[in-house]
Amino acid sequence: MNTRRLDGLVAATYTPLDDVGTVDSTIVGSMVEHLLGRGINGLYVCGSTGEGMSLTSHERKIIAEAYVKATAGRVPVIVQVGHNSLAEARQLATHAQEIGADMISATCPSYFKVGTVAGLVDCMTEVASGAPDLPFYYYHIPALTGSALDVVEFLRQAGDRIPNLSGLKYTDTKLYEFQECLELDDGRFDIVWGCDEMLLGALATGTRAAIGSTYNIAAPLYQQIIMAFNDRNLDDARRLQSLSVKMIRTLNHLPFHPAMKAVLSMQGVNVGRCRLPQGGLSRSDVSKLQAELNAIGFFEWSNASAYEAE
Ligand code: MN9
Repeated sequence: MNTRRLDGLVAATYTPLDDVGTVDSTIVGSMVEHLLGRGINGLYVCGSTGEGMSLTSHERKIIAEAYVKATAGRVPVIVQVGHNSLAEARQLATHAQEIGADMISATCPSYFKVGTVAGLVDCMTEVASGAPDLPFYYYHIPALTGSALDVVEFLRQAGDRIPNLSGLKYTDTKLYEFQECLELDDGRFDIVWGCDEMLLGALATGTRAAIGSTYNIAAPLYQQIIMAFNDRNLDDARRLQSLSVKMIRTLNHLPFHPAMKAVLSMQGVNVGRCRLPQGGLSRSDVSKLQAELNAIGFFEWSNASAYEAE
């Protein structure tokens, strides 16, 4: 198994859909070039952002394959395989390994809640065993799965049971818990931050990598945050993070992922609308979003050329 760790900004990628809502893998190539051209260091496919839970398993496989192929080994590709059916999740894991993905990740089942850490370890053991050669990241996102279990305890128990356990995608806001995970067993696990609006806090806590949706549309802004933090220029780092908070607040005036997909289209990558239950934006909402983003200067500071003069 490769023991590679994630580093820098990993984009939680979108799943392109055409006008009638069919998965359109022909757009994946331009999506990958858009992201790699902006310095993205990894791709997380079919997660919350990629609407993995709204796709059929067949569609998930098509999208995973398209991203692995278009990326061609330039950055790691992590395929999210979580499913309410653990057997289906395990098959998706096996598929990810077969197509040459670099890593897998999975949410826990969420219709019937996972009630204990031991139960969570059992579930993730089953999924991870489908791809024994790939590093496995448990995707902790309690706001969506409804399972707010103790992840430090999960790592302790799962570390002995899941041979390919690599770490976590930590999508919560508890920096103290994130820190405990990072420090467990002298940094044995790769713990990756998942809340874009708190990247600076996570950097201060010691993160080396972050997976998120808004890195798709504003990677240069976040790279500037990382650079300012590394230079210990905290005034700049806070000013830039505050732009990200403002951007996310603006996006949240509308359904978030449909709004994000609309912004990607404004930036020249037409990824279409979201599947139901999220759906798409009306034309008037798209115009309103564009005007609001314009008003906060988003189209300047989300662009790499905004920083070239500095
Ligand atoms: O997992 C994303 N979470 C969801 C990552 O999509 C639920 C985040 O990147 C958020 O979209 C982002 C904005 O709130 O932090």
